[in-house]
Amino acid sequence: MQKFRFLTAGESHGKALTAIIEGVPAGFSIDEVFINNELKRRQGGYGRGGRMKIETDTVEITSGVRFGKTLGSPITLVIKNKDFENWQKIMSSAAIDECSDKSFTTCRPGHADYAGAIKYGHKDLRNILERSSARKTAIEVAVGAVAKLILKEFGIEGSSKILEIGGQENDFEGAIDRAREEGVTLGGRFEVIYKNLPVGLGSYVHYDRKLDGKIAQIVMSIPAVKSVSIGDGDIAHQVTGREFHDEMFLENGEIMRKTNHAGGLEGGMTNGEDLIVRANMKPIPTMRSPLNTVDLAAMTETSAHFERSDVCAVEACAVVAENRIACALADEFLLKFGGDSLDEIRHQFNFAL
Ligand code: EPS
Repeated sequence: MQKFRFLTAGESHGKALTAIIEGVPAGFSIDEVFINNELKRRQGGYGRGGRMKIETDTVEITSGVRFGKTLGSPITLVIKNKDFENWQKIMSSAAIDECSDKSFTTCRPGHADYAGAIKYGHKDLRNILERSSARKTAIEVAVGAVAKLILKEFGIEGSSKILEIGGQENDFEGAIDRAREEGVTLGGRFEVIYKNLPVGLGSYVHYDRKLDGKIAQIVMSIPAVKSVSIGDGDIAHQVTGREFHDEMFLENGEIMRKTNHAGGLEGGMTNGEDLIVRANMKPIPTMRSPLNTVDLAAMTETSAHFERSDVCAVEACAVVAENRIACALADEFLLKFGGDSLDEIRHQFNFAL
């Protein structure tokens, strides 16, 4: 069961990234400046590579919005890849233009190269790199920004922050500079928080309706994320039930909690506390000082492929997670309070309060 759903398309150095979003009711304000600001946030952070100097990601809305308001019809978003200009021959869709510049056969351990080549039968690993690249997270953030605009109408706001980079809690920039000098990369840990969520988004009645499960899937699907936890899930195995669970009390007739170890989710549903999601991102596998690997064409041992990449993209990853989680929350919100227009949803929402 899904209300807010989308598909994306596009290669890292292709012409453009595209998304079609289905299920956004009529009457929501769509602010392009807000979407572009989310895209700018994703492009930022210390440790990003050369590509971010080329691109100024901006969205073009080609359907579903008129005079700044959603129509209820599918919304199409497009982000042009400026770098395509330099890759026209390499990324041409025409059969007559076959070009092997930038082809490679030495897979990067940790990347999709090896399994992708075996799975799809590609000889040129460029065919895998282009879509497995984290470049596609740009259009995912644009979709998430639309979801955020839906949530904003009801006072629901998200944010994210870095908790650790390369094992460092404070001197991130120093650690990134040292990694750059060594030709290696760094991962890290980040947190996403959503505030003002109503009680009861998600459900306990079936495994695929549990919101914690949906969020885990979404965050794990972001390139390079290797683990996700909700609230203090990471330490849940070390403490007693008395220490872990969040006791309830009354204040002026309102149900309150002193703690939020559950991270805002109990039984796969929002419980009215802040939603807290934490995740660990591995170091990006593309490194100037490459790992040992195998050349899949020659079947010889060699060094992994290197091309322009980021030394660290944890800040970008946090923004991606924040926006991707917004999609799950908007979906659940529309499922619970849904209607065909903002007015209908507002009516349902106020009725439920
Ligand atoms: C990215 C664009 C990519 C990479 C990076 C993220 O652009 P390019 O390959 O042209 O440098 O900078 O992707 C990866 C690190 C990866 O492993 O895929 C972006 O827009 O975020």
